[in-house]
Amino acid sequence: MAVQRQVRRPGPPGQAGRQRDEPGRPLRRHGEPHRLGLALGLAVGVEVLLAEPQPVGLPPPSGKIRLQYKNNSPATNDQEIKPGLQVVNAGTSALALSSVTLRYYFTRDGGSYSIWCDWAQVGCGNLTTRVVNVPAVSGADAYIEVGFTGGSLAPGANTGEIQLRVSRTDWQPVSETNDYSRGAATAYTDAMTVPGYVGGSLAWGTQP
Ligand SMILES: [Ca+2]
Repeated sequence: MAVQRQVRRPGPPGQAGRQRDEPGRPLRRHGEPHRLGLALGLAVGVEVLLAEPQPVGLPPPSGKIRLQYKNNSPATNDQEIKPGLQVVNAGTSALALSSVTLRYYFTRDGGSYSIWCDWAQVGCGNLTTRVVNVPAVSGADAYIEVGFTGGSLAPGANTGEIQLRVSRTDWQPVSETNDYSRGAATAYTDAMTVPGYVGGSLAWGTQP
């Protein structure tokens, strides 16, 4: 298995202010302390360039979580995919975030990709991010995976915004019109095309 650690690259020209976790630099948006009481360790985002087996069959959503999505870059042919995501605990008991992963499916169109967390209410350093290549299906031959290093969500609570940014490593425009998880919502909306998993099992949405 060829696992390639992500090299944190500077943004494209004019985007130098979007790096995260730089000492002395304020967070990209209001960096209010998260309200979730999360006690989380550091994590490093990695880009994984390998095919990963998909779960067999589609178990019905468990009702434990809901995934909400917002498109932070509606242009369909610029240099960035910018999903905003948040997780809601839709169950009746506390949810361990370390058991939760999210997937944003897209087509690579022949490119390789890097991912950044621009801002997250829980703290970008408390997230794991990677790009996973998968066998091509309609609308996807890769997904962005987001996970959490720890913390818990009370019933009905949500993680707050997770603002991601994805670009091709060659900085060519990204074609988004053929991407399964892309939507037009400009406010957070439940998104069935952004699957969520609890303990590795599909708990929200539909895979492509
Ligand atoms: Ca695409």
